[in-house]
Amino acid sequence: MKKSTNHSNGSFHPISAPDFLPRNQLQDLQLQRLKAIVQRAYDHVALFRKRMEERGLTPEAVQSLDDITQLPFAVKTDLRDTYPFGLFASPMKDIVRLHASTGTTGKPIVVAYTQEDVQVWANVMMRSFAACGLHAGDIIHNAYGYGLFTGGLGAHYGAEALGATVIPISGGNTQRQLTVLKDFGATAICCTPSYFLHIIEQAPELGVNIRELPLRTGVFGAEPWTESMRRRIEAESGIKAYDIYGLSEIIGPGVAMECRCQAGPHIFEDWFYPEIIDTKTGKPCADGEEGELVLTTLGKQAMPMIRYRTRDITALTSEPCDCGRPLRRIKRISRRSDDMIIIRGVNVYPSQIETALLKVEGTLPHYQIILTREKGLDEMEVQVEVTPEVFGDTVGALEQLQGKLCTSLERSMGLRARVRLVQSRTIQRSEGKAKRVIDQRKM
Ligand code: DLL
Repeated sequence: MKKSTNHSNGSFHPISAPDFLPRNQLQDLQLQRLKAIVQRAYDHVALFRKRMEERGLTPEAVQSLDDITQLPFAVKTDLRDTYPFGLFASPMKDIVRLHASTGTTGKPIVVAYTQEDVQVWANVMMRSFAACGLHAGDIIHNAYGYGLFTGGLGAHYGAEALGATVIPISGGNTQRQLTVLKDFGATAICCTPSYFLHIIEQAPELGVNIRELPLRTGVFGAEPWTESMRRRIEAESGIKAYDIYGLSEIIGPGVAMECRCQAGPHIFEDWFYPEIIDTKTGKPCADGEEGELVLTTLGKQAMPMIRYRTRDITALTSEPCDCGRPLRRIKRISRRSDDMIIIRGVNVYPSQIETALLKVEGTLPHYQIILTREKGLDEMEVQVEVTPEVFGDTVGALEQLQGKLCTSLERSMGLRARVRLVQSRTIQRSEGKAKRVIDQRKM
């Protein structure tokens, strides 16, 4: 990897200063903030206080960062069980914003922000943009959805704080996205990686050549995507694709963001304290070891989250990054503990399938996994689009490709799946988070 240290090559920007705080100073700050937030949650959030009391703990239990491991975990059902406002630590008069996430089942979850929280959020989003090389003068086309989803407004406030020009286009209406991209000359785009693929796919029809636009940076997140997907996006569009991570419960986008080294998102540890735990035992994992990401908000006033189990599976690394940021990085989040598909007893993740499919030439990065149950047995069909050239090929050539895909899938999953090659644009496109799995098995 090239040695272009943002910090030392003269291009360092004051906006990114907190990213470069030496670790000892960072840890002092974290401890000070951790103590304050634990106290706040204890004083104002009944569920947290109850759990602390059950363990015989008071906020004084936290005297060092390691003491965090004594504190109780929080989980998604806590938000559902206390719906809508049960976890708020601020009175409604101090809350300036609510967002909500619908999830796939049941009640939505609601999250809240004070004015100060909104500022912290804008700060981490601004630093996210700066980390991938954006600055005042950039034109940011923001195609994350505006509304209850945190993506749109989160990126919006960050872009404004950076001093960039923000185009608040939100998601959807792909034709209009392309016209605006062309006419307004955006230099960066924010949306889900799957939606960007859809945009570039539509471009030629509208006479837009993405490569000829000033667009050079993509800030992609809100759904799992793989390295193979990044390579496809970059090759097809000529832009640099960066991974941004976040979740509503913690703040929204801007919990972690890749720098220009594209070596995994750096966590903004001055505001979010990360741990990795073994999903089964809840015990801490060592540096570099995969497990569930647990996050503590170090400053969130309206809705503090202490040791929130994200269900996102990743590993933390303290290995130095070439950008010079001492902030630890997470490995690209390729799966969630709850998106695991169990097929005839074998555990499979959609991202495994994505990697196996995109390895094979002739495929397009659009696929869907259909699960059915036939005569009591689970069946998996993987539908994948292929290029028009391949689709027009001889039956023999198509069968050969199908065979290659079956082998690639079987190697990666240890399981046979049916592969169906479909014409390009057959699989439904998403304007937000892509739906990869359709489970038709009757439970
Ligand atoms: O998706 C926040 C966000 C908006 C992040 C825009 C990035 C960009 P939720 O709707 O609450 O919030 O969904 C959060 O999405 O727990 C992950 O499972 C997944 N996720 C988010 N970013 C990534 C990413 C927003 N970069 C859930 N890679 C999280 C993989 C991601 N998964």
